[in-house]
Amino acid sequence: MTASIAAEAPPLRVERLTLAQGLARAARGARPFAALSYGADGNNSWISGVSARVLLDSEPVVDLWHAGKAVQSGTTGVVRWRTDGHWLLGVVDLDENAVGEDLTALSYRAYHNVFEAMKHAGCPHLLRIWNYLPRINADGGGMERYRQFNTGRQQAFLEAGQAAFEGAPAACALGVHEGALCVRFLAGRMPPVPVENPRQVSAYHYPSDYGPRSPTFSRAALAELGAGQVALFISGTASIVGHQTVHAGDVQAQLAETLVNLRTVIAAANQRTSAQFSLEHSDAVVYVRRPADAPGIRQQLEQALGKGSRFMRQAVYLEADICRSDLLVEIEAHATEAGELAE
Ligand code: 3EB
Repeated sequence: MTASIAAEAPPLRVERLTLAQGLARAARGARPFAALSYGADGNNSWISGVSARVLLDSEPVVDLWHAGKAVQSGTTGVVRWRTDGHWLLGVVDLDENAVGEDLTALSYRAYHNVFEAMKHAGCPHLLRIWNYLPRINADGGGMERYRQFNTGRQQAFLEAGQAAFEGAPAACALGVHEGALCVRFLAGRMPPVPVENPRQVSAYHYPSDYGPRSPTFSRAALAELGAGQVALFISGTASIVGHQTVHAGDVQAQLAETLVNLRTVIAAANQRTSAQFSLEHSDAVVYVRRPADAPGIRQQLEQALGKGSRFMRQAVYLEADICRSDLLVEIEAHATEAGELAE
């Protein structure tokens, strides 16, 4: 039988608002458990922003996370965290220049501290991670910076006894033009159900052509949130088939392939739960390498998903670099639906 989250655990809920709406609500006294914003670098004790430019006329958005009322906050090394004892949301913002370590060492340190914070909070299972790296495709002294990041990240997972292969959390890793190394994470008391994409080689099994240590993430992760809700966290998804980039240089074909990948991983997830997810009914972030591609990307998404879909109403478009320099677009999403995990 699949273990369920403890009956007394407060349910976790997530809601996406414009950043202005989210701030207004918090100003009226209803401070959420935590908040992750996209497209504005407002940072304080409960909100963490990514400093990437919002494209088109879309507004910065915020995902408000609601959990138990009794929130404890603290820091562990470079991690700032908030927990209600059942759920843990934490943030690392590391200025590389101030620290003077290479990105391999910094990434290792960030994740080492993440796992210490999780231990402290009694939330040993990672569900979802968001990574933002300054200059992700630049050379880091003989090795691409994304590859340095992968090296430090995997090392920290292995040392902590965390699932670095099957069972790894959902994740994304994007490049920002400037700012700090930013890692945000959601952890809980129960392990997620990892989901892979049958069209793609699992990223944790990528061959060494992509770097000495493979990326540490699952294509998607399912988790029970309590109150009869299941969450699907879909990792950053791009135009990769097998382990190879397809349609280099052709943004339209890359987006079409990305949509097939998204639908395929959602179908795989739906086999593991009574909750039924769809791309149309999800909250997405669309990362675009070249700002001039954004209008065409939105139009193509509208054709595929319908103008009135939740996806189209809620999506935010950000200028970002993708972890392979030949990828032009990447999409991540999450959704919650009523149901339970399959046995
Ligand atoms: C890919 O499929 C595209 O390193 O955490 C997507 C999601 C990607 C997460 C990560 C990287 C990561 O390989 C890149």
